[in-house]
Amino acid sequence: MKIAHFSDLHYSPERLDEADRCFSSATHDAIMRGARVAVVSGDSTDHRLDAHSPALVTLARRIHRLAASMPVIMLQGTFSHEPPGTLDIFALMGSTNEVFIASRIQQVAFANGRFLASAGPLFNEREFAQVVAMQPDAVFTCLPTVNKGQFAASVGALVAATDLGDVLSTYLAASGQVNARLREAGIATVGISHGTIVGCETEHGVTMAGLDHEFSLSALFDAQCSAFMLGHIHKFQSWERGGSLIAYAGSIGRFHFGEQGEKGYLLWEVDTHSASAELVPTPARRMLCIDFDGPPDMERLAQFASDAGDAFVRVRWQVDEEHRQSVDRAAIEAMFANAQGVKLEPRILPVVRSRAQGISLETSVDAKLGRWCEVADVNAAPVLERLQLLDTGDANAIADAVMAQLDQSPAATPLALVAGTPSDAVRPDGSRVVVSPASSVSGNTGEALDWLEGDLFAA
Ligand SMILES: [Mn+2]
Repeated sequence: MKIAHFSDLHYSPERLDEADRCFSSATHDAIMRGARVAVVSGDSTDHRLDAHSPALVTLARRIHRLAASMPVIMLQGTFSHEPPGTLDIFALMGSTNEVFIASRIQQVAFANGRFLASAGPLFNEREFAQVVAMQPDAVFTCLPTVNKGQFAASVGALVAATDLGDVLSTYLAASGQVNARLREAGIATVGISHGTIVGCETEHGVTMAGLDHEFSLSALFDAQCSAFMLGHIHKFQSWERGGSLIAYAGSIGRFHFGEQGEKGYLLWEVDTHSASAELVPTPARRMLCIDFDGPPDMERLAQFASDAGDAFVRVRWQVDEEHRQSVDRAAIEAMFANAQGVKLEPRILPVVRSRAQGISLETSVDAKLGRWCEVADVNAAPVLERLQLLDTGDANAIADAVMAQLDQSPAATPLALVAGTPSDAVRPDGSRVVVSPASSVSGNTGEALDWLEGDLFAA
Protein backbone atom coordinates (compact mmCIF):
# COMPACT_ATOMS: atom_id res chain seq x y z
CA MET A 1 0.00 0.00 0.00
CA LYS A 2 1.12 3.53 -0.78
CA ILE A 3 1.64 5.82 2.20
CA ALA A 4 2.59 9.50 1.93
CA HIS A 5 4.97 10.54 4.70
CA PHE A 6 5.36 14.26 5.43
CA SER A 7 7.42 15.62 8.28
CA ASP A 8 8.56 18.74 10.07
CA LEU A 9 6.25 21.20 8.35
CA HIS A 10 7.04 23.97 10.87
CA TYR A 11 4.06 26.18 10.00
CA SER A 12 4.50 29.61 11.59
CA PRO A 13 4.03 33.24 10.53
CA GLU A 14 7.77 33.49 9.79
CA ARG A 15 7.93 30.36 7.66
CA LEU A 16 4.44 30.25 6.23
CA ASP A 17 5.51 31.00 2.68
CA GLU A 18 8.14 28.23 2.54
CA ALA A 19 6.15 25.68 4.55
CA ASP A 20 2.94 26.09 2.61
CA ARG A 21 4.50 26.24 -0.86
CA CYS A 22 6.22 22.93 -0.14
CA PHE A 23 3.41 21.19 1.78
CA SER A 24 0.75 22.12 -0.77
CA SER A 25 2.96 20.81 -3.57
CA ALA A 26 3.65 17.57 -1.65
CA THR A 27 0.01 16.89 -0.70
CA HIS A 28 -1.11 17.59 -4.26
CA ASP A 29 1.47 15.12 -5.56
CA ALA A 30 0.45 12.45 -3.00
CA ILE A 31 -3.20 12.79 -3.96
CA MET A 32 -2.41 12.57 -7.67
CA ARG A 33 -0.25 9.49 -7.15
CA GLY A 34 -2.92 7.64 -5.22
CA ALA A 35 -1.49 7.43 -1.69
CA ARG A 36 -3.91 5.51 0.59
CA VAL A 37 -2.90 7.05 3.94
CA ALA A 38 -1.01 10.23 4.91
CA VAL A 39 1.35 10.38 7.88
CA VAL A 40 2.72 13.61 9.38
CA SER A 41 5.54 12.57 11.71
CA GLY A 42 5.68 15.59 14.02
CA ASP A 43 6.50 19.32 14.16
CA SER A 44 3.50 20.37 12.08
CA THR A 45 3.89 23.80 13.67
CA ASP A 46 7.06 25.68 14.57
CA HIS A 47 5.84 27.15 17.85
CA ARG A 48 2.69 28.01 19.75
CA LEU A 49 0.20 29.60 17.32
CA ASP A 50 -2.81 31.77 18.09
CA ALA A 51 -6.19 30.72 16.74
CA HIS A 52 -6.29 33.80 14.50
CA SER A 53 -2.84 33.13 13.04
CA PRO A 54 -2.98 32.76 9.24
CA ALA A 55 -0.37 29.99 9.59
CA LEU A 56 -2.73 27.87 11.71
CA VAL A 57 -5.67 28.48 9.41
CA THR A 58 -3.63 27.63 6.33
CA LEU A 59 -2.37 24.39 7.87
CA ALA A 60 -5.90 23.46 8.95
CA ARG A 61 -7.13 24.03 5.41
CA ARG A 62 -4.35 21.83 3.97
CA ILE A 63 -5.09 19.00 6.40
CA HIS A 64 -8.81 19.32 5.67
CA ARG A 65 -8.18 19.03 1.92
CA LEU A 66 -5.83 16.12 2.40
CA ALA A 67 -8.44 14.30 4.52
CA ALA A 68 -10.92 14.72 1.67
CA SER A 69 -8.68 12.32 -0.30
CA MET A 70 -7.17 10.02 2.32
CA PRO A 71 -7.09 9.37 6.06
CA VAL A 72 -4.39 11.25 7.96
CA ILE A 73 -2.32 10.38 11.04
CA MET A 74 -0.65 13.33 12.80
CA LEU A 75 1.98 12.51 15.40
CA GLN A 76 2.95 14.74 18.34
CA GLY A 77 6.42 16.21 17.76
CA THR A 78 8.83 18.22 19.88
CA PHE A 79 6.95 20.10 22.63
CA SER A 80 8.66 23.42 21.96
CA HIS A 81 7.51 23.30 18.32
CA GLU A 82 4.14 21.76 18.97
CA PRO A 83 2.93 22.42 22.51
CA PRO A 84 0.94 19.40 23.75
CA GLY A 85 -2.71 19.79 22.77
CA THR A 86 -1.95 21.77 19.58
CA LEU A 87 -2.88 18.84 17.36
CA ASP A 88 -6.22 18.10 19.02
CA ILE A 89 -8.01 20.67 16.91
CA PHE A 90 -6.86 18.92 13.72
CA ALA A 91 -8.92 15.86 14.70
CA LEU A 92 -11.87 18.09 13.71
CA MET A 93 -10.46 18.71 10.20
CA GLY A 94 -11.47 15.27 8.93
CA SER A 95 -14.15 15.11 6.28
CA THR A 96 -14.56 12.12 4.00
CA ASN A 97 -11.71 10.55 5.95
CA GLU A 98 -10.59 10.75 9.56
CA VAL A 99 -7.67 12.69 10.99
CA PHE A 100 -6.17 10.57 13.76
CA ILE A 101 -4.01 12.32 16.37
CA ALA A 102 -1.26 10.18 17.88
CA SER A 103 -0.27 11.92 21.10
CA ARG A 104 0.24 8.89 23.28
CA ILE A 105 2.14 5.65 22.86
CA GLN A 106 -0.23 3.25 21.20
CA GLN A 107 -0.96 0.98 18.27
CA VAL A 108 -3.65 1.86 15.77
CA ALA A 109 -5.15 -0.32 13.05
CA PHE A 110 -6.52 1.13 9.83
CA ALA A 111 -9.38 -1.09 8.67
CA ASN A 112 -12.46 -0.47 6.56
CA GLY A 113 -11.64 3.23 6.35
CA ARG A 114 -11.52 3.64 10.14
CA PHE A 115 -8.83 3.89 12.80
CA LEU A 116 -9.01 1.53 15.76
CA ALA A 117 -6.60 2.37 18.59
CA SER A 118 -5.27 0.18 21.40
CA ALA A 119 -6.31 1.14 24.92
CA GLY A 120 -2.78 0.62 26.26
CA PRO A 121 0.61 1.00 24.59
CA LEU A 122 0.12 -2.27 22.66
CA PHE A 123 -2.86 -4.27 21.46
CA ASN A 124 -3.79 -6.74 24.19
CA GLU A 125 -4.86 -10.28 23.31
CA ARG A 126 -8.55 -9.44 23.03
CA GLU A 127 -7.87 -6.37 20.86
CA PHE A 128 -5.36 -8.33 18.81
CA ALA A 129 -7.98 -10.98 17.95
CA GLN A 130 -10.44 -8.25 16.90
CA VAL A 131 -7.82 -6.51 14.77
CA VAL A 132 -6.78 -9.66 12.95
CA ALA A 133 -10.41 -10.54 12.32
CA MET A 134 -10.87 -7.14 10.63
CA GLN A 135 -7.87 -7.72 8.30
CA PRO A 136 -6.68 -4.10 8.44
CA ASP A 137 -4.73 -2.49 5.60
CA ALA A 138 -2.01 -1.62 8.09
CA VAL A 139 -1.23 -1.41 11.80
CA PHE A 140 0.71 1.63 12.98
CA THR A 141 2.87 1.56 16.10
CA CYS A 142 2.98 5.21 17.25
CA LEU A 143 5.77 6.53 19.44
CA PRO A 144 5.17 10.30 19.72
CA THR A 145 7.21 12.69 21.82
CA VAL A 146 6.23 12.17 25.44
CA ASN A 147 7.90 13.36 28.58
CA LYS A 148 9.88 10.86 30.61
CA GLY A 149 7.31 10.74 33.41
CA GLN A 150 4.42 10.05 31.05
CA PHE A 151 6.46 7.48 29.25
CA ALA A 152 7.48 5.62 32.38
CA ALA A 153 3.84 5.66 33.50
CA SER A 154 2.45 4.48 30.16
CA VAL A 155 4.83 1.61 29.59
CA GLY A 156 5.72 0.98 33.21
CA ALA A 157 3.77 -2.26 33.10
CA LEU A 158 6.15 -3.56 30.46
CA VAL A 159 9.44 -2.76 32.06
CA ALA A 160 11.08 -1.88 35.31
CA ALA A 161 13.98 -0.02 33.69
CA THR A 162 14.70 3.54 34.80
CA ASP A 163 16.75 4.69 31.84
CA LEU A 164 14.67 6.19 29.04
CA GLY A 165 16.73 4.51 26.33
CA ASP A 166 16.18 1.13 27.99
CA VAL A 167 12.46 1.79 28.36
CA LEU A 168 12.21 2.72 24.68
CA SER A 169 14.11 -0.35 23.51
CA THR A 170 12.02 -2.56 25.74
CA TYR A 171 8.81 -1.05 24.39
CA LEU A 172 10.00 -1.40 20.79
CA ALA A 173 10.99 -5.04 21.37
CA ALA A 174 7.59 -5.73 22.97
CA SER A 175 5.82 -4.10 20.00
CA GLY A 176 8.01 -6.32 17.79
CA GLN A 177 6.34 -9.42 19.19
CA VAL A 178 2.89 -8.08 18.32
CA ASN A 179 4.06 -6.83 14.90
CA ALA A 180 5.66 -10.19 14.04
CA ARG A 181 2.32 -11.91 14.64
CA LEU A 182 0.52 -9.27 12.55
CA ARG A 183 2.93 -9.86 9.68
CA GLU A 184 2.33 -13.59 9.91
CA ALA A 185 -1.35 -12.77 9.56
CA GLY A 186 -0.52 -10.88 6.34
CA ILE A 187 -0.94 -7.38 7.77
CA ALA A 188 1.43 -4.50 6.86
CA THR A 189 3.15 -2.98 9.89
CA VAL A 190 4.34 0.62 10.15
CA GLY A 191 6.17 2.44 12.94
CA ILE A 192 5.91 6.23 13.35
CA SER A 193 8.09 8.27 15.66
CA HIS A 194 9.77 11.63 16.24
CA GLY A 195 13.29 11.59 17.63
CA THR A 196 16.98 11.11 17.04
CA ILE A 197 18.71 7.93 15.99
CA VAL A 198 22.25 7.67 17.34
CA GLY A 199 24.61 8.10 14.38
CA CYS A 200 22.15 9.85 12.06
CA GLU A 201 23.22 13.00 10.24
CA THR A 202 21.62 16.42 10.70
CA GLU A 203 20.73 18.77 7.87
CA HIS A 204 23.98 20.61 8.62
CA GLY A 205 26.04 17.46 8.03
CA VAL A 206 26.74 16.83 11.71
CA THR A 207 26.69 13.24 12.90
CA MET A 208 24.61 12.86 16.04
CA ALA A 209 26.45 10.87 18.67
CA GLY A 210 25.86 11.02 22.36
CA LEU A 211 24.21 9.40 25.28
CA ASP A 212 20.97 11.33 25.45
CA HIS A 213 19.66 10.45 22.01
CA GLU A 214 16.54 8.58 21.80
CA PHE A 215 17.03 5.36 19.96
CA SER A 216 19.48 3.06 18.28
CA LEU A 217 18.86 1.61 14.83
CA SER A 218 18.78 -1.91 16.18
CA ALA A 219 16.10 -0.96 18.71
CA LEU A 220 13.98 0.43 15.87
CA PHE A 221 14.47 -2.68 13.74
CA ASP A 222 13.42 -4.73 16.78
CA ALA A 223 9.92 -3.26 16.40
CA GLN A 224 9.58 -5.61 13.37
CA CYS A 225 7.80 -3.04 11.24
CA SER A 226 8.15 -3.23 7.47
CA ALA A 227 8.39 0.55 7.45
CA PHE A 228 9.51 2.94 10.19
CA MET A 229 8.64 6.57 9.42
CA LEU A 230 10.58 9.18 11.36
CA GLY A 231 10.49 12.89 11.97
CA HIS A 232 12.69 15.36 13.87
CA ILE A 233 15.91 15.33 11.84
CA HIS A 234 15.46 17.65 8.87
CA LYS A 235 17.59 15.67 6.45
CA PHE A 236 16.23 12.76 4.42
CA GLN A 237 18.09 9.49 5.12
CA SER A 238 17.24 5.81 5.36
CA TRP A 239 18.48 2.43 6.61
CA GLU A 240 17.51 -0.98 5.28
CA ARG A 241 17.78 -4.38 6.97
CA GLY A 242 16.21 -7.61 5.70
CA GLY A 243 13.64 -5.74 3.61
CA SER A 244 12.57 -3.47 6.46
CA LEU A 245 13.23 0.22 5.96
CA ILE A 246 13.67 3.05 8.47
CA ALA A 247 13.65 6.60 7.06
CA TYR A 248 13.55 10.25 7.97
CA ALA A 249 11.51 12.19 5.44
CA GLY A 250 13.41 15.35 6.40
CA SER A 251 11.71 18.73 6.66
CA ILE A 252 9.19 19.62 3.97
CA GLY A 253 11.03 22.86 3.11
CA ARG A 254 14.39 24.53 3.66
CA PHE A 255 14.11 26.59 6.79
CA HIS A 256 17.74 27.47 7.58
CA PHE A 257 20.87 28.53 5.73
CA GLY A 258 23.38 25.76 5.26
CA GLU A 259 20.89 22.86 5.18
CA GLN A 260 22.24 20.12 2.98
CA GLY A 261 20.37 17.65 0.83
CA GLU A 262 17.15 17.72 -1.12
CA LYS A 263 13.80 18.53 0.53
CA GLY A 264 10.63 16.61 -0.13
CA TYR A 265 8.15 14.04 1.14
CA LEU A 266 8.43 10.23 1.10
CA LEU A 267 6.08 8.15 -0.96
CA TRP A 268 6.29 4.70 0.64
CA GLU A 269 5.28 1.34 -0.75
CA VAL A 270 4.66 -0.85 2.28
CA ASP A 271 4.09 -4.61 2.07
CA THR A 272 3.79 -7.25 4.75
CA HIS A 273 7.47 -8.13 4.66
CA SER A 274 9.21 -5.22 2.98
CA ALA A 275 9.03 -1.52 2.22
CA SER A 276 10.58 1.03 -0.09
CA ALA A 277 10.40 4.82 -0.20
CA GLU A 278 10.89 7.46 -2.84
CA LEU A 279 11.85 11.03 -1.98
CA VAL A 280 9.59 13.30 -4.00
CA PRO A 281 11.20 16.77 -4.07
CA THR A 282 9.27 19.87 -3.04
CA PRO A 283 9.91 23.35 -4.48
CA ALA A 284 12.01 24.27 -1.45
CA ARG A 285 13.77 27.59 -1.72
CA ARG A 286 17.39 27.63 -2.80
CA MET A 287 19.92 28.98 -0.38
CA LEU A 288 23.38 30.09 -1.32
CA CYS A 289 26.03 30.41 1.39
CA ILE A 290 29.26 32.18 0.47
CA ASP A 291 32.00 32.26 3.09
CA PHE A 292 35.30 34.14 2.89
CA ASP A 293 38.25 33.62 5.25
CA GLY A 294 39.16 37.29 4.88
CA PRO A 295 37.43 40.33 3.32
CA PRO A 296 34.90 39.52 0.56
CA ASP A 297 36.34 39.11 -2.91
CA MET A 298 34.10 41.34 -4.98
CA GLU A 299 35.00 39.69 -8.29
CA ARG A 300 34.08 36.24 -7.04
CA LEU A 301 30.92 37.63 -5.48
CA ALA A 302 29.96 39.05 -8.85
CA GLN A 303 30.37 35.57 -10.38
CA PHE A 304 28.17 34.04 -7.68
CA ALA A 305 25.62 36.80 -8.15
CA SER A 306 25.28 36.03 -11.85
CA ASP A 307 24.19 32.45 -11.02
CA ALA A 308 22.26 33.18 -7.84
CA GLY A 309 18.90 33.83 -9.48
CA ASP A 310 16.19 34.14 -6.85
CA ALA A 311 17.99 32.15 -4.14
CA PHE A 312 18.33 33.34 -0.56
CA VAL A 313 21.92 34.47 -0.16
CA ARG A 314 24.12 34.66 2.89
CA VAL A 315 27.62 36.17 2.66
CA ARG A 316 30.06 35.78 5.53
CA TRP A 317 33.48 37.35 5.79
CA GLN A 318 36.00 38.38 8.38
CA VAL A 319 37.88 41.61 8.56
CA ASP A 320 40.15 43.39 11.02
CA GLU A 321 38.47 46.01 13.16
CA GLU A 322 40.53 48.78 11.54
CA HIS A 323 39.42 47.82 8.02
CA ARG A 324 35.78 47.10 8.65
CA GLN A 325 34.71 50.22 6.78
CA SER A 326 36.57 49.09 3.68
CA VAL A 327 33.86 46.52 2.85
CA ASP A 328 31.15 48.05 0.71
CA ARG A 329 27.99 46.43 2.04
CA ALA A 330 25.73 48.43 -0.25
CA ALA A 331 27.67 47.19 -3.29
CA ILE A 332 27.22 43.56 -2.19
CA GLU A 333 23.51 44.08 -1.64
CA ALA A 334 23.23 45.67 -5.07
CA MET A 335 24.95 42.67 -6.69
CA PHE A 336 22.27 40.36 -5.30
CA ALA A 337 19.36 42.64 -6.10
CA ASN A 338 17.47 39.74 -7.73
CA ALA A 339 17.84 37.44 -4.73
CA GLN A 340 14.86 36.76 -2.48
CA GLY A 341 16.93 37.97 0.43
CA VAL A 342 20.51 38.82 1.29
CA LYS A 343 22.00 38.34 4.73
CA LEU A 344 25.41 39.89 5.38
CA GLU A 345 27.33 38.45 8.30
CA PRO A 346 30.73 40.10 8.81
CA ARG A 347 32.92 38.88 11.61
CA ILE A 348 34.99 41.73 12.98
CA LEU A 349 38.36 40.65 14.33
CA PRO A 350 39.52 42.83 17.23
CA VAL A 351 43.02 44.28 16.90
CA VAL A 352 45.30 42.80 19.53
CA ARG A 353 48.59 44.57 20.24
CA SER A 354 51.41 43.26 22.30
CA ARG A 355 52.14 46.12 24.72
CA ALA A 356 55.69 45.31 25.72
CA GLN A 357 56.54 41.80 24.89
CA GLY A 358 58.78 40.06 27.37
CA ILE A 359 58.51 42.74 30.05
CA SER A 360 56.94 40.37 32.53
CA LEU A 361 59.92 38.04 32.25
CA GLU A 362 62.34 40.64 33.66
CA THR A 363 62.77 40.48 37.41
CA SER A 364 64.10 43.93 38.40
CA VAL A 365 62.48 47.30 37.82
CA ASP A 366 65.44 48.69 35.86
CA ALA A 367 65.55 45.59 33.68
CA LYS A 368 61.81 45.97 33.00
CA LEU A 369 62.32 49.64 32.14
CA GLY A 370 65.25 48.74 29.90
CA ARG A 371 63.10 46.16 28.14
CA TRP A 372 60.32 48.70 27.68
CA CYS A 373 62.77 51.21 26.17
CA GLU A 374 63.91 48.53 23.75
CA VAL A 375 60.37 47.61 22.69
CA ALA A 376 59.24 51.24 22.50
CA ASP A 377 62.44 52.25 20.68
CA VAL A 378 63.45 54.78 23.30
CA ASN A 379 67.01 55.59 24.30
CA ALA A 380 67.36 53.78 27.59
CA ALA A 381 70.31 55.59 29.19
CA PRO A 382 68.68 58.85 30.39
CA VAL A 383 65.50 57.05 31.47
CA LEU A 384 67.49 54.61 33.56
CA GLU A 385 69.45 57.51 35.06
CA ARG A 386 66.23 59.11 36.21
CA LEU A 387 65.10 55.83 37.68
CA GLN A 388 68.34 55.68 39.57
CA LEU A 389 67.77 59.23 40.80
CA LEU A 390 64.39 58.30 42.12
CA ASP A 391 65.89 55.28 43.74
CA THR A 392 68.73 57.05 45.46
CA GLY A 393 67.60 60.68 45.87
CA ASP A 394 64.99 62.44 47.93
CA ALA A 395 62.06 63.80 45.95
CA ASN A 396 62.43 67.34 47.33
CA ALA A 397 66.12 67.37 46.57
CA ILE A 398 65.46 66.26 43.01
CA ALA A 399 62.79 68.92 42.62
CA ASP A 400 65.12 71.57 44.05
CA ALA A 401 67.79 70.55 41.62
CA VAL A 402 65.33 70.82 38.75
CA MET A 403 64.26 74.28 39.97
CA ALA A 404 67.87 75.36 40.15
CA GLN A 405 68.34 74.15 36.59
CA LEU A 406 65.23 76.08 35.59
CA ASP A 407 66.64 79.28 37.02
CA GLN A 408 69.64 78.85 34.79
CA SER A 409 67.49 78.12 31.71
CA PRO A 410 64.63 80.63 31.67
CA ALA A 411 63.51 79.56 28.19
CA ALA A 412 62.64 76.06 29.30
CA THR A 413 59.07 75.07 28.72
CA PRO A 414 57.18 73.21 31.43
CA LEU A 415 57.28 70.04 29.35
CA ALA A 416 61.00 70.32 28.92
CA LEU A 417 61.20 70.92 32.59
CA VAL A 418 59.73 67.60 33.44
CA ALA A 419 61.67 65.63 30.95
CA GLY A 420 64.64 67.87 30.65
CA THR A 421 68.13 67.32 31.88
CA PRO A 422 68.29 67.53 35.61
CA SER A 423 71.27 69.32 36.95
CA ASP A 424 73.28 68.01 39.77
CA ALA A 425 71.15 66.81 42.62
CA VAL A 426 71.81 67.11 46.28
CA ARG A 427 71.26 64.17 48.51
CA PRO A 428 69.72 64.61 51.96
CA ASP A 429 73.19 64.07 53.41
CA GLY A 430 74.50 66.98 51.36
CA SER A 431 76.53 64.92 48.93
CA ARG A 432 76.04 65.73 45.25
CA VAL A 433 74.79 63.36 42.67
CA VAL A 434 76.33 63.97 39.32
CA VAL A 435 73.92 63.62 36.48
CA SER A 436 75.14 63.20 32.94
CA PRO A 437 74.39 65.96 30.47
CA ALA A 438 71.54 66.04 28.00
CA SER A 439 70.88 62.99 25.88
CA SER A 440 68.93 62.54 22.69
CA VAL A 441 65.58 62.28 24.43
CA SER A 442 65.92 65.40 26.49
CA GLY A 443 66.37 69.01 25.71
CA ASN A 444 64.66 72.30 26.10
CA THR A 445 63.17 72.48 22.64
CA GLY A 446 60.83 69.53 23.09
CA GLU A 447 61.61 68.34 19.58
CA ALA A 448 62.94 65.00 20.76
CA LEU A 449 60.07 64.26 23.08
CA ASP A 450 57.87 62.33 20.65
CA TRP A 451 58.08 59.23 22.77
CA LEU A 452 56.39 61.08 25.61
CA GLU A 453 53.67 62.70 23.58
CA GLY A 454 52.81 59.69 21.42
CA ASP A 455 50.97 56.60 22.42
CA LEU A 456 53.36 54.81 24.69
CA PHE A 457 51.68 51.50 24.04
CA ALA A 458 51.35 51.76 20.30
CA ALA A 459 54.55 49.88 19.63
MN1 LIG B 1 11.53 19.67 13.31
